[in-house]
Amino acid sequence: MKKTSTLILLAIALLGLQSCNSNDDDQTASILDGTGITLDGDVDCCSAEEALQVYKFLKTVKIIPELSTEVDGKYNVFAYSKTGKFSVGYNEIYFVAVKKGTGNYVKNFDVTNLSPLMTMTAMNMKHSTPVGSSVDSFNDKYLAVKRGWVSFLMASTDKDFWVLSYDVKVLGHQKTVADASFSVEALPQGQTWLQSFKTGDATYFISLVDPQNYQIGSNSISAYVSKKSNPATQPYVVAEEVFTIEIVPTMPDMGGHSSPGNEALTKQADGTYQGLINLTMTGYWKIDLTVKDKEGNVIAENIHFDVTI
Ligand SMILES: [Cu+2]
Repeated sequence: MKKTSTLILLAIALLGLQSCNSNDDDQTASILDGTGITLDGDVDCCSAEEALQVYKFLKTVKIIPELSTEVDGKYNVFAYSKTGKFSVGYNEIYFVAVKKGTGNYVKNFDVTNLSPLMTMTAMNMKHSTPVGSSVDSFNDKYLAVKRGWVSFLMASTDKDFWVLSYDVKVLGHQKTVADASFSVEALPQGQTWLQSFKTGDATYFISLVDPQNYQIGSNSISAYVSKKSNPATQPYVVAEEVFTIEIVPTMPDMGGHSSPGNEALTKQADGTYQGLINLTMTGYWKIDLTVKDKEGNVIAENIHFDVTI
């Protein structure tokens, strides 16, 4: 009997090496008493195929060690961005939870209360910045990767610094990451991907999503509109109000010509604003914005994005 158990364990261990399996104590116990375990994957994770997709995805992003954490000595939670850095404007942030020891991914974990905070020492004030409404799986090929976004208002300087706090819960184990320091870089000249406007007492921020992906020709243009919080130290959530953002791209360095086929950004069911922008050649584009309210009244103009492709 002892020998049989050892063989079963050995077989499970070998399967674990090939797939996203785990042989930690809880699972070994459940194997031995015959209660539910699937041999083709870690019960807390995914199929071997899904684990491979996660692994491949993580090769396209870079870890941010200062925002990563450990939970109860059992799990590592790793934070990533596309470049391993953040810059002013819209940035996606990704999270993955892995079991320490096995390195297996955990599919069901939650990241909540993503709260960036800037301290501006010279002005003796603190403020937050626009943040996406939740951190969620976004691709059914790699459910174990969670994505959120933050749009940073300002770059870090020697006097102005950013910290991030968030809560994470992995298989019942809770951790609060408090005030983890990180830095935000300025965008190069010719790139302005964040704008603000006011109406009444409210201040709104428009965050352009991933303009670095624009190519010559017609591009879908995507943005979020967020509302400044009161107090300003709370994350700025996606605005409930509905606006229309008209766009006129021009090339100031080439006689100010525009392009045909641009379409205003309108609010979609998922909370994003979507439109079309036609960038007919490489170079610097100034994108003039006119914001209208639901009734069509102009509430902001003379603001623009800059995009250089
Ligand atoms: Cu600031």
